Amino acid sequence: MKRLTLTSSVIALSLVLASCAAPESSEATKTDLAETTTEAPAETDHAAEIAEARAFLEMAEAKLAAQSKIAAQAYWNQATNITEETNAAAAEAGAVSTKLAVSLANESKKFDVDVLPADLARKMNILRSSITIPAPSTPGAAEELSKITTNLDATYGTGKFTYKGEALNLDQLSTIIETSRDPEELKAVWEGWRTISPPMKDDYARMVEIANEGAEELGFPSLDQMWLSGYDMPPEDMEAEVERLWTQVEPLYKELHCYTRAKLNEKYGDDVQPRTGPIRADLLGNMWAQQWSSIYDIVKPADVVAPSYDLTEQLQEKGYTPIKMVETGEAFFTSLGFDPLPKTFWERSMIVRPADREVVCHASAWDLDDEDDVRIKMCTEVNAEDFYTVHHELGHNFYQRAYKDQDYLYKNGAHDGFHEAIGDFVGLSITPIYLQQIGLITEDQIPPADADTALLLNTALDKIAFLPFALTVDGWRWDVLSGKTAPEAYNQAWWDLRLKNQGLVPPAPRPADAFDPGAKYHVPGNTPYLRYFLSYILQFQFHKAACEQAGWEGPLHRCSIYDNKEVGERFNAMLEAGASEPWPDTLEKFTGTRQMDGSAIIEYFDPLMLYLKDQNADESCGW
Ligand code: X8Z
Ligand code: ZN
Repeated sequence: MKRLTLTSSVIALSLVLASCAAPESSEATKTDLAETTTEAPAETDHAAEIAEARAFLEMAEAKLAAQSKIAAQAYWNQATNITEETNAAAAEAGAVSTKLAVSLANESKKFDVDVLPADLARKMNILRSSITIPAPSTPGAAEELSKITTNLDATYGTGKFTYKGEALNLDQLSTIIETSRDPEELKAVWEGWRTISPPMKDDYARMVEIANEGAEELGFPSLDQMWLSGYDMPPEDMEAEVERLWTQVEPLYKELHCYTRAKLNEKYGDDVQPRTGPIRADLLGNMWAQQWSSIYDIVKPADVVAPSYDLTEQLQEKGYTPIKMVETGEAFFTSLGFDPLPKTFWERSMIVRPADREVVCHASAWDLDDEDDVRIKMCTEVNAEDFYTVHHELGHNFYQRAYKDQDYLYKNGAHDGFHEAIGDFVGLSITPIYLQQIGLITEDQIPPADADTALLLNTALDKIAFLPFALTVDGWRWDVLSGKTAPEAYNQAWWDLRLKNQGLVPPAPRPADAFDPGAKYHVPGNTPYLRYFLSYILQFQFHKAACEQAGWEGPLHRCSIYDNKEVGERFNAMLEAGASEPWPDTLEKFTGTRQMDGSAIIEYFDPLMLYLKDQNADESCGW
């Protein structure tokens, strides 16, 4: 059941630049929207202004929808074939999109949202703050910004490091990090991948400067505040929410860290991995130490029953191809009652890495026309990790199709964490029983109940280890975007957070010119990362609620909603709403609660927590 790391992403073909996941209208800022919606003013008092606002929004939505289709095609062409020409075309389309979005956002300021009905006020707020990397209206700024962001993306996408005489791409280097158990080799490859990013640093700093001017022009103190304002609450409340959620899960991470460190120490010895203090980041089986299940073989419990199958082996033995993996993911969604993917999905998606050209391999899901032209772009390999990634990406596509009849500005997730959570929520139903139902394992391979600890540990290595990583990426970015971290301090600030949140250190001191955040896709790709933190909390909430709806009474980790049409119907209702209402309303309809809450993830891993505490009894945990 080894699940390797996810090395992928989803592109938002929004008004602006490519960003992971959300499709058409990109991130929506809905600051103070809850207030706006509850106290909608009487329409008659401001009839003329309301009519004008309505007409303006109709015009804006039509223009954005048209431009989004043009830009989406240019981004797709670039991501699936990186050349000077496609880079230039994508940069040009990006500049046009940004200029349009900025001018509409500025124009929208003439309307007073307080006098508008809730629906129009919501759309105005979305329009004003839905640009991930805004440019100011100064001549040339959007063009300069767009060139920088396209180049950053291309630099990452084409990054290579020559190891043992061979120029290796990220997939190849990642495979070494996942499978090698030689600390010298791990260190060399880990450091090697990070040689792609120092050339990005100056451009990145310039981009921050321009985008902050853009954010200020739109009325935000800085871009971090703009990013944090997409959650139907003031940015400072959202930051407090994140802190609250992390406090719920942190004790489990600390136990996992402690247990993993002891196992690494046993494997590699004190010189490589001391028994106390932080963990060496290159030993965790993932290029960024964001998900750790690739080192399951090192950390697996000696004293509990092991799972009786390895998903990667099963997929390979049963002759699965990348296409068959995608078909299997699709079949899960159709088992819930969703329509099959359109024919064009199969004709137009990029499912494997093409041999003849450079592409952005980080996985992504696309919606090119706001209707039916959904696609994925992945360099799929037949292994457990990509089996999960396929479900992740299809979650984006099924969400996009579910809300396709919403107005343009509502064609988005309830918030970006919802968008990221949909496919992963489905992935939580990939249980041994489900695998048996679809013929991937036989009945006698279903692990007995006493193998649960091992299965849970494998899942926790991905799901729990990930949370402080996600906090690190955007914690770093918020400080950079707010100006708290100056370019000279970029790398130091990164490692300060890596240590504080994750308890990690690099294998050796970093060179003076290092720009390690740039070696993680979402930084040069400008994809906000808080979404994944929220997704990892929400997907367990969804899972728990769905299992309750299904009448499941056993432990959460053994529940699968496969083939459950009733759950599917309620799930679809959540997806269809898109971004048309404040997210707590959408969450409540599916889960019965209006708050994001870490108690479901804690409940899911409860038996593991007991095991880890017991195992760690004699360790001195923390770092
Ligand atoms: O980028 C992704 C997805 C596409 S939105 C494959 N993920 C993050 C990552 O790879 O860093 C999914 C998990 C976190
Ligand atoms: Zn995603």
